Amino acid sequence: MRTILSLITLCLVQTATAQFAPQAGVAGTTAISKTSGKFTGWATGCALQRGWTDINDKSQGYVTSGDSSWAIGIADAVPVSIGDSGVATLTFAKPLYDGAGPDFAVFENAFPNPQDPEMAFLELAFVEVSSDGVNFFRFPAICNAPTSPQVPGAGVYMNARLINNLAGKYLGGYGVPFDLQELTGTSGLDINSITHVRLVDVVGSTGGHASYDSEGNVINEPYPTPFPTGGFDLDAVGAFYQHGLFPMGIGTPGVQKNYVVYPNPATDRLVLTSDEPMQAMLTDISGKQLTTISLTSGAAEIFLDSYTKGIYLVVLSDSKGNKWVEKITKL
Ligand SMILES: [Ca+2]
Ligand SMILES: [Ca+2]
Ligand SMILES: [Ca+2]
Repeated sequence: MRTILSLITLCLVQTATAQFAPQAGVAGTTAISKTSGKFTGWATGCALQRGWTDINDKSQGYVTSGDSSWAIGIADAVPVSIGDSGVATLTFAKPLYDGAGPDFAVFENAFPNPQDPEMAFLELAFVEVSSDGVNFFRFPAICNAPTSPQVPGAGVYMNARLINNLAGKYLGGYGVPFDLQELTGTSGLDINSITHVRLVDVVGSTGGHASYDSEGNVINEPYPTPFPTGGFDLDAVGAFYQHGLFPMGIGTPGVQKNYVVYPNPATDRLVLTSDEPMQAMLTDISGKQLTTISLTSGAAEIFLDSYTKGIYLVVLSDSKGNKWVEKITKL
């Protein structure tokens, strides 16, 4: 009897304390900055099945904010809204594989509670992957938030510690990481040749059309959100491991990179983005200057069409005198 009681107690304690990584900016978070030097590339295609403005009142039609191209490329704080039960399927220049640690990250536009760094306004989505574009497999999602009363659609903040393996748990500019290793042994899935990443909107309703986590619990999340921007807002999906693509970067030691250069290798152009004003100079391998551009906010491009195949350097410098060199292969 005592053993049974102990077991019950243990289960209760575990249930009550099951916690996951906290919000971006809080010690222990797993949030990935969009300027992380680990990215090898970003989604290059997005097929969008719009979801409903309010799935329980279909007379309102589908959400309308943004279009599928807004989910392509680096996280730029410009998201496409996928709506209640909407689905976005992303493709990549090269397949993803299971490397050390997380393998890709999904960016949404969640915003913080100014009074509490642990809390944020969150809209969530399930994440699925496929290695054939036909059969998709979902990461085991957990949401330990109370299942009632219904979280209303506005003015409500959630604690990221209650959430695991759901896109959208981190603030805008910070990706939620996913590790393909968690899907090891899944029949019909090659975790070392992932061609598609899919986001499926969590409706958030605790009534009709509820969405459930992997343990069968209703995910109680802001609902309804009957706006053109309703549901999960997909900004970007970035990959850490892709066959034939390499993160590159030799920075000023101890100074964090605030920019992204991709893709590498590149064919016709390089895309550069930075959080601060920078100069970017393209040189050949001998250091001969070919072109220079200024980066402000947003993305800039260097076109490579007129250059021969080979190795090039992009030398980036900021106003404080810090310098970084990116080695780029032109195919
Ligand atoms: Ca991995
Ligand atoms: Ca929702
Ligand atoms: Ca975007």
